[in-house]
Amino acid sequence: MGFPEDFSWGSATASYQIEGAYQDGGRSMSIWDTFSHTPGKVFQGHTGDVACDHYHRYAEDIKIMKDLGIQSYRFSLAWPRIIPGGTGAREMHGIDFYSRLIDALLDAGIQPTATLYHWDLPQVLQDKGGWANRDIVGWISDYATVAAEEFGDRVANWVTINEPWCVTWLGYFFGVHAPGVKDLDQAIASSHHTALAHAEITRALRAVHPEIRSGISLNMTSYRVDDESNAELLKLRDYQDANLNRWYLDAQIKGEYPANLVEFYGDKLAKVVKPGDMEKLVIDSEFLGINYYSDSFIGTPTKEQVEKNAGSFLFPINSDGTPPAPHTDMGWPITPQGLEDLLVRIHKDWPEIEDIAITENGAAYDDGPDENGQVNDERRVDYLVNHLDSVSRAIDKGVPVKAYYYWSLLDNFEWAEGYVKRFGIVYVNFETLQRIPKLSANVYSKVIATNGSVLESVRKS
Ligand code: IFM
Repeated sequence: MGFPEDFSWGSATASYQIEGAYQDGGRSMSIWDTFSHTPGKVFQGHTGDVACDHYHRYAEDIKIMKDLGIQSYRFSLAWPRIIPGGTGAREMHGIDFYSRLIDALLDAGIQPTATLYHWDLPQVLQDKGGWANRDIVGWISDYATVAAEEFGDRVANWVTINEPWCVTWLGYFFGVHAPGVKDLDQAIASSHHTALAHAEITRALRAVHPEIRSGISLNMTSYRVDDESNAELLKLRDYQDANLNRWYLDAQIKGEYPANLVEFYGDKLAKVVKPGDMEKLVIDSEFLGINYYSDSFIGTPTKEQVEKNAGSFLFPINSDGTPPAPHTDMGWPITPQGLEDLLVRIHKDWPEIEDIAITENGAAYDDGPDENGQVNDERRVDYLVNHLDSVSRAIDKGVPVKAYYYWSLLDNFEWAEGYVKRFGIVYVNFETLQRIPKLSANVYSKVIATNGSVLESVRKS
């Protein structure tokens, strides 16, 4: 019962959110540099220019992880550091940075897990259409080849793309993330290109190092509707579920997209899917990464909301149902049971998946140091403990969860929300860049040291 002996305990970050040093080592501009430097796009004009300055302080961050006993570290590679032109020449300064990071992790006994793409697309490629341009499948496969050649001898586990749903819908439809596009045609094209890219990246990695293990990280949720007897709400739930939960999994496992969306997208999808594409989508990834934060609640959208959302009921973002209190600083309800339900559902609907990693799970709370300099983030401790309980119950039900990465190691640049939403188990003072492990870091450290068995006593105390 509980966590298997070889369970892997990790923490996660992403390049643009922590590295800073945005002009160092020949790095080119990414879409997030452009977006964050554009007035009105990010909370109070925050940017990733300095972030946690991890680029210069990575040794300190590794030491913190080592002291906590963290076994695996999921970080992302910044494409604009490695190939500043997007395609073509490698930048050895950027490659050296990640080589040093990987070597230092291995020296500290921490397994590196590299995410190839966590949203910082080179701006030069956005200038050619970014994810809406089919050529991106080739661009990112070439980048994967370079990454595998440079780091594949030391990095066993790779995440191909982080949260392609966010890349697509937040970036190309709602426009609240870089590149800030609001266009349904481009979003549908990106939906297909991200799915195709996952499969082609996997093939590119394997061509260099056949032993590499890779998978995609999907943000997924358990949907709850206010009224289970309301057929319209159930239909709405099915569209949202197809769009968020099923699109990428049905593609990679069955070589198909959900029928309701295929019908709804119609010609817009048909014109971007080329002959042979559906076969190419199928890939036997070694693991699936799940990023889980909260359940989603669906209530009846008003007429205005439906009209505002491209005339469809597919994206009623304002049609919130009745979420339970309390919630985190992101406004996301705290629903640990939803993680167990989601994992059980994945195991039932896609039994082919034999290895699941929770590649992100965490909560934003703004606790800072007290008069003794300690950060007592008890709400995060509760969140962590309750979600780990949920994972453990899913494992007891036979779901093959093999790893957990807390999001995030450090307080960091939370995209359009800037620095005020703090997800870290390590506090970062953004004036001095001082790091302070929070109470949650110490609790997580004990969880790791006991392979989860301490959870029982933490919950009682
Ligand atoms: O900070 C993000 C991360 O980059 C992607 N997944 C969700 C996190 C919290 O919003």
